Amino acid sequence: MSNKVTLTRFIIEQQREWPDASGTFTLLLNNIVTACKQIAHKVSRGQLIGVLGSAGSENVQGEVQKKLDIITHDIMVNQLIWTGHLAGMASEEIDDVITIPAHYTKGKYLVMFDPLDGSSNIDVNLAVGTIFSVLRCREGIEPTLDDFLAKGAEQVCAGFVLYGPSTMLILTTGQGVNGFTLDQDIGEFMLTHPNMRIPEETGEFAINMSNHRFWEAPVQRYIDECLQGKEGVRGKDFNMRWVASFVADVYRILNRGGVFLYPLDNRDPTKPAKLRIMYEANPMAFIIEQAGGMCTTGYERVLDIKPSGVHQRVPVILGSKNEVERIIRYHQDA
Ligand code: AFP
Repeated sequence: MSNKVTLTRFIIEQQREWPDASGTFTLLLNNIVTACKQIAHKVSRGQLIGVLGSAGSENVQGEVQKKLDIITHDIMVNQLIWTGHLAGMASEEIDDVITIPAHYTKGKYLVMFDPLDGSSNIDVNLAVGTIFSVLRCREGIEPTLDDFLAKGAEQVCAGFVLYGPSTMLILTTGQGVNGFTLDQDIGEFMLTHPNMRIPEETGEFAINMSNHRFWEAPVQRYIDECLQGKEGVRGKDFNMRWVASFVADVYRILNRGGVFLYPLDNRDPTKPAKLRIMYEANPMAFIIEQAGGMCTTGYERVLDIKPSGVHQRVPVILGSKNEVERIIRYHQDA
């Protein structure tokens, strides 16, 4: 018989270390996980149940929505809205924050989520994921926009579920990072990757090279030096990977190190960066730092930014400590 620890047991044992804990957070996490298991099921059934392809609409970011963007958003909302644990929610897919209807009890947490990250990959059967972030909120109140716009450093929990060959949950509550694999036979996430640590040294980078001409000089310098390989100033060859699914690129870095860059660029002055702070950058920055890595815009720590809106975008440079420190130095030199 397997003696692996289930996610439920892991969370309850963590909760026991906080004698004042009410158990609400454990229940909330359970609801998030149930939603993700439902999403995993839909994603794995794909065209058998007709969920692939475009929905024919655009989201608040002006991006074409996939059918699964809408389906997964609805699953998250329906699994969380009634629970009594939340004061409100925000989703990458809709403009305004989501309030809890008066007939449900209001709780003390806020949840932000990207229900299907990397959704442009879904029709070609590549890995996608759900990213979530939890903030504490004043209890029993109607949250204001300012309650949502907390610095990433104030998150109490962040995680993502990667729907790949295996379905994996990566989780931090500020005490390191742990990875769980969904055992499809029993419907439980099992602890398979305890205490994940990112190697400080790496020879691998991830960036969308087609944007090279739009980047700022420090990022061009860093990538150009990597490309020069053994013959250049770095004196070693680098490898490149780009899945174009943030969840998959971050998961690779958590496992074997590397650096990921979606930097500032001058393609479109209205969108100087691509990734969204509340749904993508903050949760991943929390996870990466808890695993011993770093996350910066090039100029400042992502977790120290006070967001100005729930759909704000920020440059993201994250991964192995030594490489991220080098990229920060290049920004300072410039
Ligand atoms: P989608 O969810 O719209 O597919 O965007 C995914 C994403 O935000 C992130 O997961 C990737 O790292 C990044 O975009 C890929 O961007 P490019 O399309 O520029 O490669």
